[in-house]
Amino acid sequence: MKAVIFDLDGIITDTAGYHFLAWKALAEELDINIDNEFNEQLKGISRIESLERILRKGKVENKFSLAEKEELAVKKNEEYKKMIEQMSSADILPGIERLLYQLNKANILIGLASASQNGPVILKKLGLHTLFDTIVDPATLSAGKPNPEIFEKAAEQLNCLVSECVGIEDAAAGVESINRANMVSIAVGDKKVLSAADKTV
Ligand code: B16
Ligand code: MG
Repeated sequence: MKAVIFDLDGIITDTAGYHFLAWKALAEELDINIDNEFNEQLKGISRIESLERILRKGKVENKFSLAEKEELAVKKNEEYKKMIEQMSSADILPGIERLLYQLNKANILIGLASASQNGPVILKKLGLHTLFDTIVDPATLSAGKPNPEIFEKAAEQLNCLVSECVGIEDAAAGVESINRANMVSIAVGDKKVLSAADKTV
């Protein structure tokens, strides 16, 4: 193993609750009701695809132009950015900081494969950005998770073969992305939801 490639939300820090609150506020304005169970489907999914799923739930997917959808996505992101403003190292999930330092000490490369365009800002707020050897820019991808592109690109940016990388994820779409990239997949969470992973903790 030469590299470990991390997902962000749900692995390094828990921003799923903030994403949910920001989407819920927007959905309510559109008279669409979303709950925690529905939110599970949005984990690991890009901002615009998350919006599409919410509009589909409200059966209003054809009511908005592309430009209006962009505006709605920006509005959600502005709300989300206010929520993550106060994040600090206290928001790092248990065990992660130690693991990152251990990998670093063992000369194992560390990458970030997050669908979040806020990823670099969040890593800085957590004080972990200097530990990462590479971050994939999700804006450059042709397809999001479960497509393997994001993990393949992380390996490429680290000059590693996919067979030399391990991916860590909390979402079913993310585990599928790692598997389709032919990396070893480690999932954190519910074994039933994440049964496709090589190992679940
Ligand atoms: P943003 P991950 C994902 O992050 C989140 O799980 C998902 O809920 C969110 O919609 C997506 O990032 C995009 O985030 O709106 O900040 O660009 O789990 O891939 O680290
Ligand atoms: Mg995640």
